[in-house]
Amino acid sequence: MQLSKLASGIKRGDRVALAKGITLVENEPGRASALLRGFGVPTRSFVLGVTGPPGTGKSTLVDRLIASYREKGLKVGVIAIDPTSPLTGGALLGDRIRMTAHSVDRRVYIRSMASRGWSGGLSRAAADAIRLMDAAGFDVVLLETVGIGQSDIEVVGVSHAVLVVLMPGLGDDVQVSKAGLMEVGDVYVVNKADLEGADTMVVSILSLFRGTLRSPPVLKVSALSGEGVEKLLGAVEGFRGRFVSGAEDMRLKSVRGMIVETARGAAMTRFAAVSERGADRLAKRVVRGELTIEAAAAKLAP
Ligand SMILES: Nc1nc2c(ncn2[C@@H]2O[C@H](COP(=O)(O)OP(=O)(O)OP(=O)(O)O)[C@@H](O)[C@H]2O)c(=O)[nH]1
Ligand SMILES: [Mg+2]
Repeated sequence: MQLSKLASGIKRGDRVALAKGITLVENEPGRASALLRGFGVPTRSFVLGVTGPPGTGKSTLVDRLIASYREKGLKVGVIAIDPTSPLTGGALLGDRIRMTAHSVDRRVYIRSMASRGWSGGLSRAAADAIRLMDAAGFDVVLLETVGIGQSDIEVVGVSHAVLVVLMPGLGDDVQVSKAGLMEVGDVYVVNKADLEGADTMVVSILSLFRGTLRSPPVLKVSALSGEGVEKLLGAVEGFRGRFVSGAEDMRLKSVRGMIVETARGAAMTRFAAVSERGADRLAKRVVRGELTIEAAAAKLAP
């Protein structure tokens, strides 16, 4: 499809055009950047990152958020980064099943992006997809990603606010602090509060922040029973309210994340091209004793 036609389709909010745009972003970053340039700086969509260890109930909460925003008449987009590791591979089907209630709703758009084979490039693709959703007139974009390690969590760097979803029995604080979840959250959710150990989990999260400059709220929630969900929705609405009234710090944070991910993605693309072109020739020179490995590496990536 012609880029200009695709662009006007996306601006009209056409779902097929949006789907094609996101596929372009995933497969052809070069053409996608030409498309994105035409849309200007994103201003419309409030982007909420939802991250946390596998199985803590992120998708269940996202489902609650979709329902709540649809009640307000807002247009909601969801980007779910599919965990493709064997550990969490079963989640995809679960996500699909839970969100089917919304899948027939024309004002909800749910898209999965696979993390396999992307490494740092996935964050760029997610940032680009958000820009497309912004252009397509979504009021809210929910960005769900499994936060196991730093690179998974990087993805939420483009959000205006981030929920970190935890649950009782995660095994003290190690998972939380090691994965880098401590730094990214604006609100910490201890989900599955209907299970035993929720209070202990709240206490251990609070203790992680003791002595630091941050004291984000820690909310006890049960996405299943609904307990605490109203309060969580209220907290999220607080962030959205600030965003809608033009909070500069939020806009800066998200745009900063987009710049960083776009640069990182471009560097990766460039490096992939460079390494394919130059490495064989450099290896010969190193073996002949003309170059050290360090000098050869510096030629590859100056
Ligand atoms: N008891 C209880 N179970 C819950 C609650 N919320 C979610 N679950 C269950 O926990 C399981 C995982 O929920 P998901 O919403 O798929 O969790 P997730 O964090 O999206 O999972 P991944 O995407 O695989 O990381 C499902 O079986 C849910 O039904 C809750 O509040 N209480
Ligand atoms: Mg999920």
